[in-house]
Amino acid sequence: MAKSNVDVVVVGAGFAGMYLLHELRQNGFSSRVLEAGDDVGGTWYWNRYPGARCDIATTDYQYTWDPELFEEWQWSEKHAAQPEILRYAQFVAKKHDLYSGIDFEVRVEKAAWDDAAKKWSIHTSTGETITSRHYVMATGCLSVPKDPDISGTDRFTGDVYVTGRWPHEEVDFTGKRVAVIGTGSSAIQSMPHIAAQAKELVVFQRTANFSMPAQNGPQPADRRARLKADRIAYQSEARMSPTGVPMEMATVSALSVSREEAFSMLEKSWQKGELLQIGATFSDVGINRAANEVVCDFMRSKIHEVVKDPETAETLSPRGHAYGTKRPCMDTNYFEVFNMPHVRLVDIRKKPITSITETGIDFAGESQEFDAIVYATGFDAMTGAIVNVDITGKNGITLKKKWESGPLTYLGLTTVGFPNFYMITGPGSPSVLSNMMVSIEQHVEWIRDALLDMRAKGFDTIEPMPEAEEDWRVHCTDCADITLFQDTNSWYMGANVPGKPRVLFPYIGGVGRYRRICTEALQRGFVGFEMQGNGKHQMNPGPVRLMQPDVEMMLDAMAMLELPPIEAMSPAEARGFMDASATMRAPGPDVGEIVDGTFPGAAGDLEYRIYRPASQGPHPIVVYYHGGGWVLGSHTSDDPMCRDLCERADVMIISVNYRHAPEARFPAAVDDAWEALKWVAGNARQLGGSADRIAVAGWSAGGNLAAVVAQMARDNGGPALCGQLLLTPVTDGSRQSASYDENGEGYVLTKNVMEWFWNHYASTEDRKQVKASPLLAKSLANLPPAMIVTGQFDPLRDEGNAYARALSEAGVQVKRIQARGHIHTSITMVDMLPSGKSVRAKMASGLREFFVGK
Ligand code: NA7
Repeated sequence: MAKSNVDVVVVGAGFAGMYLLHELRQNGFSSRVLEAGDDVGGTWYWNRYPGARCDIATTDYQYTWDPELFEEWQWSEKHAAQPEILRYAQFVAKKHDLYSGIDFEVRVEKAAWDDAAKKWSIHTSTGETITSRHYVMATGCLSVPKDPDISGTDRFTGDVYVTGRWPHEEVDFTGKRVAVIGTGSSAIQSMPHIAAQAKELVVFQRTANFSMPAQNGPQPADRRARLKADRIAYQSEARMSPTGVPMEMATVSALSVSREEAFSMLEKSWQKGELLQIGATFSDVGINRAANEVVCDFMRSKIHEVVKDPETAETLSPRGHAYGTKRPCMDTNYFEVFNMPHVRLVDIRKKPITSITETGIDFAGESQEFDAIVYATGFDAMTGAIVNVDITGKNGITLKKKWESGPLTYLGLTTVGFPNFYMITGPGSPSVLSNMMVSIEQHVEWIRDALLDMRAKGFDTIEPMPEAEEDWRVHCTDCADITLFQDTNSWYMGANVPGKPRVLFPYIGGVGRYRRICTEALQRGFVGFEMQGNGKHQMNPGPVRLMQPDVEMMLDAMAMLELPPIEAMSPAEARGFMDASATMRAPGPDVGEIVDGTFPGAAGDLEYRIYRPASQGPHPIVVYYHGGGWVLGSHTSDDPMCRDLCERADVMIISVNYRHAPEARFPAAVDDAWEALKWVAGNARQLGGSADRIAVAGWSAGGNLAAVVAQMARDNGGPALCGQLLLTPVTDGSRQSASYDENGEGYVLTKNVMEWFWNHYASTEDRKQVKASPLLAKSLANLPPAMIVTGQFDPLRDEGNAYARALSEAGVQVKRIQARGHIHTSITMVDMLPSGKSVRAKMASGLREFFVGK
């Protein structure tokens, strides 16, 4: 007799529920697993349509938690078909006696949190009420078929099939007139089978899809060999990879090679017949529309090669959405179907379906009779299965209500107001943008570890904190913002279900990064969670380390290169290294004109570079001081960012050089910076700028100089400045703030590098001078308006913020931008790190504002 009071109730007996059951048992937690179907398998139980296959190779789509399975189970193909995957699930369930822990043909109808008892109360379709301390939805991301949303669907008297609810018995279309509605993965996989039998097949396509041949066959030899040689290493690579499948990461932009070369590289990827390979051919397919278009062109050329009728080929060619922003498909002879004489393609954007009738389908003035209609119209993805159950958390709030404007989760695993409630591969987790097996195992293990930790520490409840949930929402949005997903109507964006909120449901930051964040949350003592039990109450607001995904990717790539530390180099070597790195960066946007020249510095001529906008002048002038710790860099070393600011703000940027340490120590750079400002102000008109509209700007050490000369201008009665833009500035060399400890390692500008800079630039005594540490000024009153940008993971963050605070307290108008997830250098990396774009856009609008009304 199954217990009606258990530690954990799990809903769903797919791969997630099965593994969780195993782990709960292994660790002595009592559980009930409730499954609506009459067998295990989840997705692979329900999706039995002909041709259903996994798009991830079997080398990668299998459990890793039971190593014996690698010997006991041999996959017959590279991409396993549904019956084989279902057999695998059954095999594992039998081997581990999982069937005995699962209640089949039981649906959860209602679940409510009882805050007094600190338990869930779960009502099932059999009339039973089960109470449990914890409640886990392992219901899968694509398990609730969406309503086809076409008028008259219930009128049709012929056979009706839904791909996601395919009958268990074989369906024979021989001699039948069949309509298939939809051209997503399910349609693409099933179509060749249906076409082979049907007398007549009409395919109703709303959006053409990208698909590539699966090239099915034996397991890929290279993957198989790597797995055999070192299974653990292969699996770790999968777990830390962006998608959950080990794959070499591209470093080449699709725009950096000729079209011919790009197509030849894509052809190699194509030949591999792996779902994720095409998109991974170049580094910028997911983030740059022009780069993505190269892939789109290639994919479309392939359709035209196969489909004989050019008009049909064109109708089947996706236009208007970026590759990868709708789920790309894998097929076996899909496009070939359209060369068959009894197959017709109807583009319902041109010929809309008006109604399903008793005998067929009416569309655009035509009426066609069918014996069978197949709805391959997709799913209410990610949230459908979760909110379909009436789940009520604290204070009577239902999850459906809470998620009305979009799912809010912390880590895609938990949600505020619903204690002890967990989702496996829920919204806000990599889920459908990853190899599901890898993501499922990670979530199951996280939940297991959380339960074990709670038990060890005597906590009864766990609930995410609202701040953590908000941080996660913002981070997910940050990640989504740099991709092309949001421009496409896809089920990833909830766009396939009328009324569903439009957000990117899965987390796009990558499987490896996500795992690191989740692990960090647990290892640092449940960061972002509130825990209670045994009279104890713990709140750990965190936050977890949430970097911009492109910044983190860059750091990972740099870590792999094992670059020598700057502080171990001589200044000459460091300069050579920086110059060499600069040759590899993206050039930045075109500007109207670039002019190089010299100006009289404090001890001789120095160079400048003018970036002039294309628009009609005279323009406001921004005197710009480059970064480089007063040791490195030049008037051209921040070239891409100067171009970017010039173009965005429509101002003239004059980047001036100054003498560098150790050859010319403090205050040489300040003296030159000051001379530069005076010279520009005195020659503004000749330079083509506006003499009464001058501001200063600088990055890092250059930000320090900009702040210092702004004070000098105030103290010397001019030049009059309209503003100061300080990007991650050095403001106080007399002490190290907390951000040095937090961010002193691993974020390019390290504590050691900063110390190396200071040691070359100024003595300990000199660092206390106002011209080295502008924060130490007696008064900051009457300075020009400031915009101060600090990076969250910058050792200089706190001193930048301290300067902003001090200015503000002194009555100076200050705008502060705290660049979330950024490091000291990332905001300047124009065209390389898309996440910096929005920060630079704000900087540019800050610059414009300096001059408004002037
Ligand atoms: P998908 O990928 O959501 O595909 C559904 C298809 O049905 C897609 O082509 C839709 O066009 C089309 N559709 C949906 N509603 C309609 C209506 N009302 N009229 C016409 N056409 C419609 O679901 P699948 O089952 O194929 O694949 C799901 C996932 O399973 C897949 O991505 C893999 O992860 C495995 P639309 O694109 O919305 O214009």
